[in-house]
Amino acid sequence: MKLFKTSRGIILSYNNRNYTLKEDWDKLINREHLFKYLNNIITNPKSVEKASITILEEAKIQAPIGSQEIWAAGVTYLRSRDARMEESKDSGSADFYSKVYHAERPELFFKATPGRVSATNEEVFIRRDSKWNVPEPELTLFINSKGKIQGYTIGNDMSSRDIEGENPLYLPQAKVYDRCAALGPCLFINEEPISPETMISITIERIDNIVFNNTIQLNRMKRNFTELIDYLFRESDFNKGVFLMTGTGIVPPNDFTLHIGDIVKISIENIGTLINTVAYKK
Ligand code: DO4
Ligand code: MG
Repeated sequence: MKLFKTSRGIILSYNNRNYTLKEDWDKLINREHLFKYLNNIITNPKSVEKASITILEEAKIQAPIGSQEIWAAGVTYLRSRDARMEESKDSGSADFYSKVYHAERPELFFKATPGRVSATNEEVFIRRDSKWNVPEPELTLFINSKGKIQGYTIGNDMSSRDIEGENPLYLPQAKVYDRCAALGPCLFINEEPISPETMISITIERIDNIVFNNTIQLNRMKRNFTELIDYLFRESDFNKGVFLMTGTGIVPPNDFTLHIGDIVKISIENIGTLINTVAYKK
């Protein structure tokens, strides 16, 4: 089932049936046994309002986030390690990426506050002081305050490769700025954990041409969710839960950079498609 945060309220969608939930987003997504709670609503919908089938086309879909922080894991796929080693070779820091790929402690970094995040169909920004920008398509976990995965969404971890490549200490500038991330279109809530066979794919369109596309399976990720969550929750509480982008397995070739007006489409099986247009900050 899918939970959408929209201009018309929270919509629970399942099998072409939609329900409007009059709840507080943060409280709802952080409640324990969320799947069971929502499943109860679907099987016994008397307590909630039925919404029209077209409500999701009529409403403006917002990013499925309230007041949570967004964190990100890095170098969790071989492709990310290799791309980072290439972009940083002149700075002499390529070894760091190889080391973190093999280390017990994963790379985890602070990615964004909710105010810096775009929803589907909104713009994501690239920095004016960067010449080499890419989107990173990442399965994103929603983890509740008790450390349990409650849902999944699609994340775009926008990155400035030249800034990070010049010096790894510039990582926060390469990664964190206005509209540096997109999340959506919904939170996918399932009884079972997401399948390792799940496909993650990306298409980048430029004036009606596809200039890049690629696909990767989730099972190519080197880390497992448990270890990422274990490190993330060490010495930190997340009272409203937290979003965790799990790293990218797709990086375009070195001669590729995003242009203004590019349309980035990221799809993950069972969740949907996150669509954003690339722009500069106004
Ligand atoms: O090491 C820097 C960031 C890595 C990252 O964002 C990724 O692998 O997805
Ligand atoms: Mg990333």
